[in-house]
Amino acid sequence: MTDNDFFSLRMRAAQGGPHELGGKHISGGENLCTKDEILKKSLMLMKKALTHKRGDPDFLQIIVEKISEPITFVEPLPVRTYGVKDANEGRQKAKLLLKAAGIEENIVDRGFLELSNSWDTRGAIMIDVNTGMRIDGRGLKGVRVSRIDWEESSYERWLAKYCQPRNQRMKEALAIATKVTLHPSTVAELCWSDDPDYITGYVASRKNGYERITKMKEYGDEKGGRVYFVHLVSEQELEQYIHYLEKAPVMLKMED
Ligand code: WAQ
Ligand code: MG
Repeated sequence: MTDNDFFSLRMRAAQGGPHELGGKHISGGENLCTKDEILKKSLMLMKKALTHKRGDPDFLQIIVEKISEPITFVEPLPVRTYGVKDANEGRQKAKLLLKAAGIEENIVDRGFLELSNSWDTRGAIMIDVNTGMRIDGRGLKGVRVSRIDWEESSYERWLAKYCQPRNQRMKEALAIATKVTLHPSTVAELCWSDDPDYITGYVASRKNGYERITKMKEYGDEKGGRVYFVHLVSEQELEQYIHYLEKAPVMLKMED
């Protein structure tokens, strides 16, 4: 083993038994680290699960895997924040941003329908931009983007450069959105949290970056999730796309 070996950490927590036996999804999390960071980062993931506003988990799993694939280093998407007065205005704004990213109105509406009804999906829902159909076939599991993180010190430099307040959620969301939109088959992502105490969401695309919207739902609402609007032409492309999301290691890095 060398100092350059990386490990993928994946956490999932549920209440009422494991997810596959019908437990309610409480929390998930993923990151990348070197061997000497495994303990620290596992503790962070456990803390995330054990202090979650969706409830107390009675099932908590962390999987640690050494990875062999080369890591892609990439700059985070540019960020912009739109302030809105309420969730209704926020969702209208998100619809406009998705249209500006190149998605037709009726397909945008299909994505919203999926998200507004989603309260127990633990991964992302994939919508075909041509048909509006959900195509991942994963049900409540969805597709979980894994093997993502920020390169050590880059997050600090990013905060300083853009005068942003420290925000763990946004840190994770920006890593997910940057990896997802890096793939040419992703047209855009729509997200708001399923946590009752976090109402800011975003639209992300390669074209227009990470576009935050301050209110996408009401406090107390446990419905939320992620929708990826994708352009994929075959079953094989779909498989490769899901493989990329789950397996390709991507780290955010700021230019020195
Ligand atoms: N891969 C795919 N889907 C995921 C992942 C992932 N790694 N992580 C979460 N999801 C899905 C899953 O369905 C969750 O239930 C849902 O998204 C919401 O996840 O201020 O906190 O971690 O800029 O609750 C966005 C705004 C916050 C941040 C989103 O989502 C900001 C958030 P949460
Ligand atoms: Mg959540």
